[in-house]
Amino acid sequence: MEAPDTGVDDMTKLSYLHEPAVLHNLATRYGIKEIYTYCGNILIAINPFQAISHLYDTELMDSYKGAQLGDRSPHVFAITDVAYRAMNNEGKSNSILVSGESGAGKTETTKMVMRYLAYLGGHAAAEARTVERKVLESNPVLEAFGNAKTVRNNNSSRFGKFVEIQFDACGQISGAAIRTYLLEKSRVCQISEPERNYHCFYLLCAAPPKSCQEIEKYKLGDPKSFHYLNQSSCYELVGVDDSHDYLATKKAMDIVGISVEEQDAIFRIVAAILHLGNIAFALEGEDSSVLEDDKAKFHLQVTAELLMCDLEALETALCKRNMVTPEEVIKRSLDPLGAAISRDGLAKTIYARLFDWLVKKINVSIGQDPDSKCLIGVLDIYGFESFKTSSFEQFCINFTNEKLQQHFNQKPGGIISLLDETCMFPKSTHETFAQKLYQTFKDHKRFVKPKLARTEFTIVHYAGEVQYQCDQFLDKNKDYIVPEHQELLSTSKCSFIASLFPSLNAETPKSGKFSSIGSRFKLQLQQLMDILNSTEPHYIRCIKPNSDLRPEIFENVSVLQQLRSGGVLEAIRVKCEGYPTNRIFSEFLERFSILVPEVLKENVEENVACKSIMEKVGLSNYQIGKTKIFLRAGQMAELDGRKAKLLGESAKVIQKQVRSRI
Ligand code: AD9
Ligand code: MG
Repeated sequence: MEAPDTGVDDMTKLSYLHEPAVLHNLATRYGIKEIYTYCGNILIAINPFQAISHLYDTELMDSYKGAQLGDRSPHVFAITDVAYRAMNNEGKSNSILVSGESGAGKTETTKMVMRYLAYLGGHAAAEARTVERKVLESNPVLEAFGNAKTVRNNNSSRFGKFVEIQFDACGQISGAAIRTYLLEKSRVCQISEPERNYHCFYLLCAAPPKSCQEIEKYKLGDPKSFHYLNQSSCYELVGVDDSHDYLATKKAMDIVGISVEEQDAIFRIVAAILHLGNIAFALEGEDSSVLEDDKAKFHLQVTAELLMCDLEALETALCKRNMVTPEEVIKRSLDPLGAAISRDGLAKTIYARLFDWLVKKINVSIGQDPDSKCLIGVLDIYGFESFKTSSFEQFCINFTNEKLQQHFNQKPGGIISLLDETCMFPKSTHETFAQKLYQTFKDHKRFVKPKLARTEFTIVHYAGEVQYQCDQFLDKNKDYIVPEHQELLSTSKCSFIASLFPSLNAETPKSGKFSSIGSRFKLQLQQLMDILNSTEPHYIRCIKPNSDLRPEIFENVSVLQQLRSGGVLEAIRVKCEGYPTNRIFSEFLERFSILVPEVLKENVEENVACKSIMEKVGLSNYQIGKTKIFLRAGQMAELDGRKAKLLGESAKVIQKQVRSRI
């Protein structure tokens, strides 16, 4: 009886290195819960969408420590171990780059890499263990504030993250730095079915009844009553207990060194943003706005209390703008739409600054090791995405992925510069921006103007085409704080809030002046690439086996597309250019001597017999080693094809004989 097909743990061991074989191998392994497979030194990780027992146990970590790649079954621990050993042995920094589309498992994989590094470089003495504990606990804190449910992933990272773990001369963790990239701000005010806002809002609304104080303090309760949450009817996530996660987040905050007072201020801000979102405006007179009703007044009051700022000043900052004329400053009223935009702008700015504060605080608390010579960088970015409406955020996210795929050279590079130019020109609109794009890139093979489009453009990305809507590109590119908002919050009686809005001095850019988010992001990415280029990279390619986020479903077409775009098949092709397949002589002869039966009759050495077979079939360019024959890509397939044909023919002959006898 034949043994069940369990696939091979390294794709380069496949007899056939073509797409169907690669796919079949991965599907076979996925079916028996082997989610990891090597492709040479790249690790492919297929999201199981279920917990696999013992896959990340400490005993397993023990078994990977110091093991050679390939000695044990493929695993994220194995790749991490290689990086760690390389760093120790060669004194060179290494990095682990985790890529894949949204929901493919990058963040979960990254956490396992970090856990294993903490295990390898952890300290024996309990009091010294704080560094690695802080590094690990930074994850739940940042996820609570920077992750949200999207169409593609219930825990989608809405920011990019590069964690640099520093080691001392003994290979122990001595510090860490976390860099984050462009948090998606628009989500704070705008969500659509079936997505959610950032987790922290729901966590706080679900603060367990035991802490009634919280409900009293923040005046929250049902998330359905908040405009920033009820734009989508999704409030709960399957398998997630928000009230439990609220306590878990606070605990993690304790560990990373965020004080109780700071936590109070943080959650006060989170609550304030929800109340702020409920301040609705109505038209007064021709083009002024007033608070819509008593409900709006109530929320204005709570917001002012929570932000510890002046109630009237808050209302004015939302509904009016200062107009500076050469003679005087006039207060101009905003219409209800303008006031709502002003309100949302304030909410986004506060949230973004809170997030940046968290990152800074965690970095200070973990501490940097100035003497560290080596580091291991772990990169977890937001995955490639394309939505019904893809805007500036998707553009930046996909731009990052392109850059990482190193395919970027072939792309229109000037879109961000063009956007900046447009932003600086006062009369620009998204239509003029679109027109400029069409003109500039009309001959670019990866830029497409969709038929009849006025404000849309399509980019042919490495992972597929994405159509972008220009309408909000200009606004979203402007890193702008309304001077009235700045003024309001810098005078908050809460020192934490005031510190998020430091008074401007001559060195910081003047508030109200345009500074480009796109350009800053581009620069940050360039810096990231520079760091990565100075390290020895290791690649983990995450694959999302189905778009329903369900276990045990393996959709061939989508997996193949991810393998193609992620460069896995390309890597295989490169391997193929060498001698991807090899066989021990006896195995080879057993399999193919049927093609040239006389070789067995001749009393020759095994290697000579192998050569005769290859010559007879007309294949050249192979290599004969000491014990093995090394084949070029496709040669094994050719041999198998001949064999099948031969067997088919002899089967026909037999059938004929049988028939003629009847
Ligand atoms: V995004 O680009 O941030 O939207 P990621 O980060 O690629 O995306 P993530 O790691 O968040 O995806 O994985 C998505 C979900 O898949 C997780 O919330 C888990 O439910 C599930 N997952 C991923 N990897 C594993 C795993 N190794 N074991 C079990 C997993 N479940
Ligand atoms: Mg993620």
